[in-house]
Amino acid sequence: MLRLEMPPLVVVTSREPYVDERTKHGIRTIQKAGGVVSALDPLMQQLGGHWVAWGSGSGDRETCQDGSRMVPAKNPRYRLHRLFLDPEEVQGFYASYSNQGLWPLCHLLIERAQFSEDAYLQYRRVNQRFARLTAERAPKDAWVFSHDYQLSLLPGMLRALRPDLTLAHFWHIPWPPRRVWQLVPQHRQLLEGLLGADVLGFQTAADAEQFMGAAATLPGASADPVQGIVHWRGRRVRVQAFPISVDFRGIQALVQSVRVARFAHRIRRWLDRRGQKLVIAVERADYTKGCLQRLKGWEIFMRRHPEWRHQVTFLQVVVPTRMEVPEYRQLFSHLEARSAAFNRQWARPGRPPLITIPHEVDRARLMGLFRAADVAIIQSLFDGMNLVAKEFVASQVDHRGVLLLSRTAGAAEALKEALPIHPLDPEGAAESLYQALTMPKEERAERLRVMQRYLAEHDLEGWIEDILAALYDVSLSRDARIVAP
Ligand code: GDG
Repeated sequence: MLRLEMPPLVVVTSREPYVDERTKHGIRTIQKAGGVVSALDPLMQQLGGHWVAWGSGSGDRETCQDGSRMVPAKNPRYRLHRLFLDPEEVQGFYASYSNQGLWPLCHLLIERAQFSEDAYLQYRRVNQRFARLTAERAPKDAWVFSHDYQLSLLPGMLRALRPDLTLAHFWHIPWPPRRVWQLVPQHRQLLEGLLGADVLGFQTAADAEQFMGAAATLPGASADPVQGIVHWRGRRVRVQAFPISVDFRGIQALVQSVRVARFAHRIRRWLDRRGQKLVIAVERADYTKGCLQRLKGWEIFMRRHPEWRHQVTFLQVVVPTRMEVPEYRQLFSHLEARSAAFNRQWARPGRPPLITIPHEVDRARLMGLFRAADVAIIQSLFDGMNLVAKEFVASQVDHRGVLLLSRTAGAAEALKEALPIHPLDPEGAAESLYQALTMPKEERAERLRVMQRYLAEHDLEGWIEDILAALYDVSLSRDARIVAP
C-alpha cells in the first residue's frame, strides 16, 4: 500500500464527533454514537488535521475559540471547527430535508419521504455555509473528505470557492434506483453538487452503478460504468464502491484488554450460572433498523419455542436519535411500550427476559457485551453497510457467537457466513434465532473465523487507504507534494 506524505486532511460531516453539553456540574464532552463518526474519529486521531461540523451542543460555543477547539480534550489530536445553526436552519436542513426527505427516500421508504421548497432552501443555505467555513479554514491544497446525504451540495460549492482543494465525498446510505431518485424534486441540483467532487464513494458496487445511472441523465454528462468514471463539464469524476469497515485489530485488542475482558467474563459467568444465552441487538432507534420487526421475531420465538423461554436473555441497546423529528419520537415510545408488553407477557420470577438500555453505552462496554453474547441480530429493513455487524464479528475472540444479518444490509455482501434473515419475515427470523442457539460449537467458530479473516484484510484502515489512494491518483495530475515510500 502507498504511504503518502499527504497534504493536510479536512473532514466535513453534519454531526460532530465531540459535543460539549452544559450540565449542572459544568461542561461535559460527549462522544456521539453513529456510524460515520465511529469510523472517522480513530482515523483523525491518527492523522491529525481538521474536522468541520455543525456545533449542536449547548456548551459548544463556550469551549471554542474562534469557532474551533482541539479534540479529544484529554489527548488533543485534531482541530474541530464548529458551524452554529439557528433553529430554522436546523429544522429545514437537518430535521426536514435530510431526515424526513432524503433519508427515507434513499432507504426506499418512499411513502414516508416529504420534500418542501422551504426545507430545500434551508438545506442549500446550510450547505453553502459549510462550504464557506471549509473554504476559509482548509489549508492550501488540502484534501477534503466530506460525507453523506446532508451535504450533497457541498462538493460543487467548495470547488467553486477553492479550486486548489482535492475533494472526496462518501455516501454512507443506499443510493436508490433512478426512478426513485427522481422523486426528489431537486434531484438535478443534488447530482450537480455531488459531481463537484473528484472522487465519489459508495458502500456497494450496486450503489455506485445506480448513482452513475442517475448522473448520466444530466444533460451533458456521460457515464463509463466499466471505468467507474462520470464525465461532467470537462472533468472526470471517479465513482467507486469503498465498503466501509471497522478497526478490526483495535476492537480485538480492546476486548482483550484487562478491563473489558473482565467485564465480558463477569457477564458470561452470570449467564452460565443461570444456564442463560445472551441475544443482543444494538441500533439507533431508527425505523430503517427494523427495531419493531425484530421485537416481533422475538415474540414469535418465545411462542414457538417454549423450551427456550427460560434460557434466553434478550438485550437491546436502542439509542435515541433524531428526536427533533416526530416519527423518531413516536418510534421510540412504541419501542418502549412494546418492550414493556414483551416483559409482561413473558415475565419470569425475579428477572425480565428483555433488558432494554435506552441510551448510549460506553464503547468499551459495548464491545465487551458483543464479546460475551451468544447471538447478535441485525434486522435492518435496508442499510448502507451496518457497522454493528462487523463490530460484533471483530469482538468475538472466544469464537462463540452467531450473527443474524439482514439480507438487505450492505454488510451482508461480505459477511456471508452470517445467518441471513429477511427483515420483513419475523417467522423466518425466529427460526434463524433457533438455528443460531442450537448451532454446534465448531460450526459457530468456523463461521466466525472466515468472517474475521475477511475483516482482518478489509478493515477501516484499508477503507481510508483506498479512498486516499483514489485522491492521490487525482492529485498526481495536480502536482501535489506526494512521496511514495
Ligand atoms: C450510517 C449508515 C453505515 C450504536 N450504539 C452505540 C454505539 N453505536 C455505534 C455502533 C456503530 C455505530 O454506532 C452505528 O453504525 P451503523 O453502521 O450500524 O449505523 P448508522 O448510524 O445508521 O450509520 C450505515 C454507517 O453510516 C457507516 O458508513 O454502516 O449503513 O446508515 O459503530 O457501535 N456506540 C456506542 N454506544 C452505543 O450505545 N459507544
